[in-house]
Amino acid sequence: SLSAKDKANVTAIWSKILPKSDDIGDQALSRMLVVYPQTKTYFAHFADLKPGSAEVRKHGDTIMNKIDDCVNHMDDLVPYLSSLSELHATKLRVDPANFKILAHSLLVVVAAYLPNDFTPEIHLSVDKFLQLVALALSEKYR
Ligand code: HNI
Repeated sequence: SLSAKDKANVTAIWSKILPKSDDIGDQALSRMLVVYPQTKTYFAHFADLKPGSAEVRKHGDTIMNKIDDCVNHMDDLVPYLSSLSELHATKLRVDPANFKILAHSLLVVVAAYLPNDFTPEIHLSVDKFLQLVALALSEKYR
C-alpha cells in the first residue's frame, strides 16, 4: 500500500503532470498501441489508431481524467474503480495484464516529460500508485 510519503510524492508530481495531461495521455496511449500492438485489438472500432489521432488523443484524455480522480481516491481505489473494473471485465473484455502495460507506458512518458522531477523516489511512488490502480481495475475479474 501507499505510505504517506508515497501519497505526497504522487500528489506532487501529478500537479506537474496536469498542465501537460492532454499530451501525456495521448503519448501514453499511443506508446502502448505501438509498442504492444496486441492492445490495438480492443480499439478496432476506432477509425484511426495512429499515434496522436483525434480518437487516441480523446481516449488518452479520458484515461488521464480518471487517473486524476484516482489521485483523489488513493485510500479507496478498489471501491472507487469497482464499476470501471466491471466495465472492462464484462463489457470491454480487456485482459487485465494490459492494465500493467498501460501503467508502464504512462510511467515512461511521465519520465520523458518531467525529467527533472522524476527522481528515484518519485518513480517508486508513482509506479506503486499506478500498479494499485491496475490492481483495483482487475478486482472484478475474480
Ligand atoms: Ni480503459 C474505456 C479508463 C486501461 C480499453 N477506459 C475506458 C473509459 C475509462 C477507462 C474511464 C471510459 C469508460 C466509460 O465509457 O464509462 N482504462 C481506463 C484506465 C485504465 C484503462 C484508468 C488503466 C490505467 N482500457 C485500459 C486498457 C485497455 C482499455 C489497458 C486495453 C488495452 N477502455 C478500453 C476500451 C474502452 C475503454 C476499448 C472503450 C473505448 C471507447 O471509447 O469505445
